[in-house]
Amino acid sequence: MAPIVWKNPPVRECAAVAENRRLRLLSFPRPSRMPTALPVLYSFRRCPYAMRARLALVAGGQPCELREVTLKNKPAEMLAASPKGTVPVLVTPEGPVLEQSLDVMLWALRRDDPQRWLQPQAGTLDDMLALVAACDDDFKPQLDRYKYPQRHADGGEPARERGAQFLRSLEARLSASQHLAGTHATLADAALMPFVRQFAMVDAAWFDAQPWPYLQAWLSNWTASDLFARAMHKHAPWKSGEAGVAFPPA
Ligand SMILES: N[C@@H](CCC(=O)N[C@@H](CS)C(=O)NCC(=O)O)C(=O)O
Repeated sequence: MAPIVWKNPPVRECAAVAENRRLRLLSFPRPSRMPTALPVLYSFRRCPYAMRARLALVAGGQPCELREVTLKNKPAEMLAASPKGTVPVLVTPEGPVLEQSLDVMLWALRRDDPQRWLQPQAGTLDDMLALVAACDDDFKPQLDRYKYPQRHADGGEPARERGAQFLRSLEARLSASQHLAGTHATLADAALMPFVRQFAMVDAAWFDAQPWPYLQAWLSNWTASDLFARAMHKHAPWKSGEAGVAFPPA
């Protein structure tokens, strides 16, 4: 009797072939370092909020892809991730999009905090967050009014005086300890410094003439630091379809 020739292999054979392929795929040598997606940071060099975020990313040694943004021409990719349209924005590979500078700082430092920016020697993390809130909610509006007097009815020197009250409170802290929250630099210093710097730059001669030796020294130490230099590299604006810049720089 002629042997039976299967036109189509029986189902059992198909399953065996499939299993064989699966096993071969599993045992296929994989590269030892698979490329992993980096967080994407949309940033604007001169923005004080973006500056504080970059400082924490440098301090935490968190690699990311930096995309320099022009505020007048924000990339569609950034607006798709964060429609509110402010920088910094950090798009993490795990999914969450961080749209607040303080959240970017906390994210970076909770992953790694070799300089103990979240562990102040004096006070607690909550105390530092309260100081950051005072900076953002009370001092920053005065900074804007001082810097752009033409845009505000109560701008100019009255705003400078209201901002100076906050700076006097920082001077008092810094006369008691080298940094805002004790003996080492912390999130509080990095979060406030870009705003104090901007205030000082509105009229440098006036700032330098104030009786604030501790605050002036604190600010110059920060701006002369290697950490600040690494956070302030200049980059051309990112173009859609191109790779961003590796950040932090070496
Ligand atoms: N609360 C936000 C504020 C960020 C913010 O206002 N950034 C400014 C630049 S310094 C911005 O992106 N403004 C939008 C614009 O100018 O179009 C944060 O902490 O990240």
